[in-house]
This record gives sequence, C-alpha cells and structure tokens, in this order.
Amino acid sequence: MSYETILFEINDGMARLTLNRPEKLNSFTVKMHEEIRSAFTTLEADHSVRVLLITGAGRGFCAGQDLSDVSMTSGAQHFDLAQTLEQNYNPLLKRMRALPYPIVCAVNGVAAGAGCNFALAADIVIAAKSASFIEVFSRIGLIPDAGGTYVLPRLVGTARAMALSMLTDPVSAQQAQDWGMIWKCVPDEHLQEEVTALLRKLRDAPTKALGLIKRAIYASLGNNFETQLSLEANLQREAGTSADYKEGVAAFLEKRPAKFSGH
Ligand code: LHQ
Repeated sequence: MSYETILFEINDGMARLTLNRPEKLNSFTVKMHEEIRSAFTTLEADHSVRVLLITGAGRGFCAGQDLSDVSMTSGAQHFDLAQTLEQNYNPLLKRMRALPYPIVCAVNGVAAGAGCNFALAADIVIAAKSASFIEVFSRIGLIPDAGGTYVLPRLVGTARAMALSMLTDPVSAQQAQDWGMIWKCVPDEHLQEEVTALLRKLRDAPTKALGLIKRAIYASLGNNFETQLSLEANLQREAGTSADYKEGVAAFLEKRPAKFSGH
C-alpha cells in the first residue's frame, strides 16, 4: 500500500515507519493517523516482524498535532479534543504497548507536544545530539497528552515532569539521556549506523522473550512486589516453552553463537 504522509516498509524482519511531512515537521494530521493505523494493522497481521523503527523525515521528528488541520483542531468553540485523543492518539499508544516485540524510536530532530510523548512511548529511544524534546502543550493552553502525564513522571520524576510541563523548556537529547528519559543520544552523523546496528541486534534476538520483557516491565509500573513476582513466574513459564530458550541453552553448552528464530 502506498501512503502520502508516512513511509512504511517491512524488510528482513525489520519494519520501518517514517513520519513524512517534513515541511510541517511531521506534525500529525487526520490523514497521518489513518495511515499509521493502517500500518499498525499490517504489523499486527505480519508475524515475520521482530522489531519496529519509528523515525521522522527531514530536520524534525514530530511537532505534535498539526495545529492547522481543521479536522482536528478547529477553532470552533465546542470542538472536543477528548474525542480526537480517543479516536487517534490513545488507540495508537495502546497498540504500541501491545506489539509483542521492541519498538525503537530514532528521534532525528525536534519532538514536541504529542510528538514528544509519541517518541517516549517507544520501548527504546535513541536521539541525535541535535534533537530536543518539548512538552510544548501549555504554550497553547493544553495539558500534556498522548500518555505524557503517565510516562514523563515515571521516566524523570514528578519534579522534572511538572516543571517541563509547566515551563515548556526544551530538553536537549544529551539532557534527556542524562536524566534517563531516553536510552541514549548519539552524534547526528552516527544516528543512522547506530540505529541500523540496534535494529539488527533486536531483530536477531529471542523475540518472544523480548515481548515478555516488555510486558513485565510495563506491568511493574502498576504492580506491587508480590504481584510482580507472580507475573514474572508466569511469563518465565511462557519463555521457558519457547524454541529460543532451547536454542539459547544448547548454544551456550555447545559454545557457539545462538541462532534465534523468534519463536
Ligand atoms: C507546524 C507545527 C504544528 C502545524 C511546526 N502544526 N504546523 C492533541 C489533540 C488535539 C488538538 C491539540 O493537540 C493535541 C496534542 C498536541 O500535540 S498539542 C501541541 C501541538 N504542537 C505544538 O504546539 C508545537 C508547534 N510547533 C512549534 O512550537 C515549533 O514549530 C517547534 C518548537 C516544534 C519547532 O520550531 P522551529 O524549529 O523554529 O520550526 P518552525 O516553527 O519554523 O516550524 C517549521 C514549519 O513547520 C513551519 O511552517 P512554515 O510554513 O512557516 O515553514 C511551522 O508552522 C510548521 N509547524 N509545528 N504543530
């Protein structure tokens, strides 16, 4: 299928979704949401995929909601923003959580508003040194959405989450790395090669285990210790029945590199 606002391809177990409205810093429109939905439907049906990359075309990653897209932001007095979130953003964030393999976000430039929180919803975030993260919402009288008020305090603590949301100061990629808001930041000229290496490593990993790790770690944010220990036991039971567990142990004992199938 060909798209107008995104690029989407699946190759060799690796899926790549590129937000592609560079002249508007890849801000979200209704059309872009429709196309992302369609890409996710493809991803959910294609069991060959073992890792997803999300990135942006051009100098920005994503400037959040396109404020000129009247179908979502109309100046009409009674336009219901909750409806826009329930229809477009929230289902996307839930689908990202539910994908049973890692999502890497390569933040190539500014990530603002819903674009910032969309990036932070990925499982591993790597950013170019020149990129920045801005919880820009209160500049236009809104609160952080797209999961921001959930994920941000968990990543950086309430003090920073509060100030970033109220003051809307940009966070540099370096600062984001130092605060533990993202996995790492790399020099701009190394982003592509670092991302390619990361994607290959994740693609060749025991995918089933990575999917279970994702479930366990996200569940831990809402669980108490006892519940989490039980969950670990259950998920480990599942991991222990995988072909990749057998292969991992055999490869260790035979002193050879493991060749994981993802099953
Ligand atoms: C844009 C945008 C943009 C349209 C840059 N829209 N054109 C959810 C539910 C429903 C409604 C409301 O919101 C939400 C969630 C949200 O995401 S709310 C937050 C929406 N986003 C923003 O408020 C960010 C607006 N953008 C900016 O503040 C700046 O563009 C940043 C700081 C991201 C980057 O600044 P610069 O690097 O100086 O770039 P620029 O401002 O010159 O932008 C380049 C072009 O992109 C420019 O167009 P032009 O035709 O003048 O070249 C901008 O108008 C356009 N653009 N963001 N969100």
